[in-house]
Amino acid sequence: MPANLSPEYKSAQDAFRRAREPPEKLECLREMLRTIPKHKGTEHLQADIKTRIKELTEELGGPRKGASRSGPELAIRPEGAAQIALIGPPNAGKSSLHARLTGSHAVAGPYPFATKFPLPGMLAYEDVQFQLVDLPPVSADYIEPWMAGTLQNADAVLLVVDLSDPDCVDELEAVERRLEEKKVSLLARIPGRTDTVLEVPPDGGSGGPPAENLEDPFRLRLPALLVASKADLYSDPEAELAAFRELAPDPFVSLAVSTETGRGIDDLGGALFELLEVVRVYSKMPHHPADMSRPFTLRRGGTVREVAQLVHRGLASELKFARVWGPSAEFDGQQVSGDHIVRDRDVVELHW
Ligand SMILES: Nc1nc2c(ncn2[C@@H]2O[C@H](COP(=O)(O)OP(=O)(O)O)[C@@H](O)[C@H]2O)c(=O)[nH]1
Ligand SMILES: [Mg+2]
Repeated sequence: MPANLSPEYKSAQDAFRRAREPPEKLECLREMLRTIPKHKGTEHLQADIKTRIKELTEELGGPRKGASRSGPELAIRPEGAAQIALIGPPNAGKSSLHARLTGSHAVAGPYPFATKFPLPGMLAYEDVQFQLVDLPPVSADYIEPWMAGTLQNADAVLLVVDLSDPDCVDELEAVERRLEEKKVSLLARIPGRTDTVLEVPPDGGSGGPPAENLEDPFRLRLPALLVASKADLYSDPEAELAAFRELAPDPFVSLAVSTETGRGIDDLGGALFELLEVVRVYSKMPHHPADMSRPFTLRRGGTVREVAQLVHRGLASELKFARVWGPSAEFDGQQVSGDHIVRDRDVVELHW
């Protein structure tokens, strides 16, 4: 038996990472379990896959009969161009920000743990919608056991910190440590589309390679934006933010905002658009004007084939060619193949 992960397994794992809808994720997980080489070196991974299958099956099956847990939804179904989780220490201003950005009635309060469950809301930026999810705080002492599960659906994180809190540097560090413990890494930008999959080195015939050498498909790598809240409390928030960044040298793009004065609030949508490398594409039928009312959204580097898949599931495999107008077209109506990389505000006419 070859020790290396099979190409079948790798493509199932890639598909899992791309999958957004829970049923699709479940399908991919089953395929991963079916195709993973069964030897000692993959035992941990096999167990992890089985756990995820069990969790997702339960999530999709709805509340179990006689289950102890009934109550608010912990997994928020993604809507819009991306799902963004608000994360930070207690009283950082997450719920106030959520209410201000989405018009939600998120409860804010000068006491910790006012927020107990995930709360979704929509933030409009130009013609794109982002789903923001308010969450309970993360601190050195506590993280909700279900938090990592909820983050499975997130595409990015708004890391909210209150610079007026004297412990904010330590608190931010604690948040990141807590997330790391749950296999959630925060990055300054979205992970590359062509992340190399680590090969399992050939095992010498006995026992298989150590599990550490396997790339962990369940490690979440989420791009994050650092939001310094309560900017109204400072005469010079930029200087305050710069001083904070000296002490907490994270690589994240940062923004000082205030829900009291509205400072920086209008910049958040654009910052998320940049962070998530969103590309909007409008679809068009032959001999008809483009539908400019609703863009399809994908990530920078996305292709015409991916657009086809968004327009209609299964269309990608039947695509013959497309015509493009806009930033990626050399001339209006240029005929291109499925591999053509689209750009923001392209109009695409699919032929199949
Ligand atoms: N001065 C000021 N206070 C704020 C701001 N945003 C939130 N707060 C206050 O900070 C406290 C905690 O806010 P909350 O949104 O509940 O924080 P959360 O625990 O992170 O959700 C509340 O008393 C808010 O009124 C802000 O921009 N400026
Ligand atoms: Mg809150």
